[in-house]
Amino acid sequence: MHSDLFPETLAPWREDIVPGAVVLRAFALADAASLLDAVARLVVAAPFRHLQTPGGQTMSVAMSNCGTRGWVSDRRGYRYAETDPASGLPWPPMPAALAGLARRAAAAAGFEDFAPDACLINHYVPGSRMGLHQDRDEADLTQPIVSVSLGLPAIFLFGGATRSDRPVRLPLEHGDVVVWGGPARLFFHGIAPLKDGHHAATGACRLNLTFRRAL
Ligand code: MD3
Ligand code: FE
Repeated sequence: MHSDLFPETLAPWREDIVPGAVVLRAFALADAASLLDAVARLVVAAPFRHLQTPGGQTMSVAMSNCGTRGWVSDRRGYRYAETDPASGLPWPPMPAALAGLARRAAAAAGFEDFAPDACLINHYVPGSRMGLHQDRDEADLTQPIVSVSLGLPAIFLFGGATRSDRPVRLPLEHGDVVVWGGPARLFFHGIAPLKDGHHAATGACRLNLTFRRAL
């Protein structure tokens, strides 16, 4: 009998969190190396930077974007922009491998024909965090958001429809993909301060790709 206790590749499995939110564990694992390679090339053209919040704080997460739109924040507010404010140039195009993975993940969660026009790339180092917030700058809130976690693990804080809903803590690891749509689309969420560590694929950091339909 053949028993494969230590397979080279892990088959993905799904976990439903709340209606509209599905974790596809290990869904991006087979593509992780090519995703990281694509990110390394993207951030040459559009380097990671720490944006200012409208309130004047500097975010601890460093960000970049690819696609025809990118998410930006400054003293004037949050919005999607066609150009990188740091360079004045259009954001780098979204590589087909990234868009394809997002589309497959959305379809696996029941959202057919997801066509993201923006991919926000978040870079966390130990201590980086993201406070509870909603993602509501997108035009069509019937479209889901697909998130891909790479590198160091993080604790995702998943609240509810109001800021006062006590968040549930959900560990997200290298290769995990989460699809957020339907009733969960406007739920409050955040990331707890990243713990120190080392990951073979990224070293001492976590990367998160969030695919969005901005327009
Ligand atoms: C739930 N990023 O960029 S991804 C963000 O890991 C953001 O960097 C986190 O929240 C990160 O806005 C979490 C998971 C995520 C993204 C969008 C959501 C969860 C969501 C939209 C609605 C509900
Ligand atoms: Fe968010």
